[in-house]
Amino acid sequence: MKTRAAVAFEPGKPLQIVELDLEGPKKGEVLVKITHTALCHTDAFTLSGEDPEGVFPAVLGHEGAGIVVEVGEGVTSVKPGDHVIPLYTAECGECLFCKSGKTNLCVAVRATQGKGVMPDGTTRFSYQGKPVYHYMGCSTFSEYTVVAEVSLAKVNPEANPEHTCLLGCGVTTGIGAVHNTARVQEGDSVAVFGLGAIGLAVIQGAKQAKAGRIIAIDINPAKFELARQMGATDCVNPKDHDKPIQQVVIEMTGWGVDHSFECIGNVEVMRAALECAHRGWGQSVIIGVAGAGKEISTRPFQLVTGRKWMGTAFGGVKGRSQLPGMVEDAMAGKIELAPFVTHTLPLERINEAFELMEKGESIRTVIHY
Ligand code: NAD
Ligand code: AHE
Ligand code: ZN
Repeated sequence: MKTRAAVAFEPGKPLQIVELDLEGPKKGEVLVKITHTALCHTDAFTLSGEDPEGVFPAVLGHEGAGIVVEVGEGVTSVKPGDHVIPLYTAECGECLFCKSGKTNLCVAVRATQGKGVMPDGTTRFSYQGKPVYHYMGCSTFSEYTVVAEVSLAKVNPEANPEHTCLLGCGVTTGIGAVHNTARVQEGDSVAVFGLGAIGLAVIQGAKQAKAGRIIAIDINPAKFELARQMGATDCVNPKDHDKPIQQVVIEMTGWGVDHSFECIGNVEVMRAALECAHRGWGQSVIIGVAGAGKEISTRPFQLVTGRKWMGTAFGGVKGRSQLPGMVEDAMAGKIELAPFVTHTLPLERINEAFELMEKGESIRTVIHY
């Protein structure tokens, strides 16, 4: 069949809207009509050419919602008409990682996913007879996409996909990082570095956990209003201070915060986030994705004196078993999604959505087909 898609033909170049050829789903695969997709900073990161796993040409996009159109051989957990959210962190329930009960990092399709191909090593997308690669197992910048069955969460069909697509990445990651990775407790102090969708979702999660002080940090003060609305108690612009931001946070709190979260992808800020964690027990969660060749560093003394450095992928959430419940929470108003959607645009204008993100003018732009 044919599908309308925004294709990244080359790193650093705008996406091109073209009609691709799409093969039907093979064994264990599902054809999904994407109704809505948002852009996450990770899409911009891969498009920039900084992603060691970036392959081109590719159909990017991993924060989407859609409806099952056709299932391949052996698929039993979804059927045509089901409403689904594609997952970049699959959940097979059978691999060492799924069975461990310790992590959401399923490996069922991860190796081939990282190479931009389906589990059989080939692509379903092609353009003028040449393969076009998949992305993060989702490729939601195409009206129709093929994904592995283990990469689909079946969700309530009554949910609003213009909002629930955000649970495909950003909001789930931020909220999950608070509850599953850091395990923030009532009264704990929190510092959030970077107030895009991920940082704002961390703030929302911290509020749910009844955190005490929630310090929101960004170099773009336009982000502070929404941060306060989500529950931030203090907003700090590092540019307003002539000392390192970790020192500012330590002076604000006495000994530092119980939990800090880096939601930018900047290795210098990752260091600052670790170093503003409380002596003896403070922990810092890396969420941001840093470019090829970047490394983190700090004085080992920071860890010797009791700080913990951690990281999280998709907020530690197991997509097939836990995402349906998060969709219910959103429908019940326990997770607020609407404030994240600052813009909506048709697929044809997706490059404007990337510009809005780069200029810091949007939180999430939702693309509709
Ligand atoms: P975004 O671009 O919308 O937000 C980033 C924010 O950081 C912006 O508000 C920007 O002004 C701010 N910022 C930039 N430099 C700063 C600095 N030096 N100090 C303070 N603030 C600064 O991005 P997003 O979509 O919210 O994603 C954030 C990061 O999380 C990205 O690196 C993305 O790739 C990553 N991410 C990781 C996961 C995961 O599972 N680990 C999931 C989703 C996104
Ligand atoms: N491809 C990059 C790594 C990118 C990365 O860390 N991705 C996050 C999700 S970002 C979503 O917006 C993640 O889940 N990582 C774990 C995984 O299995 O990909 C690189 O450096 O190679
Ligand atoms: Zn993402």
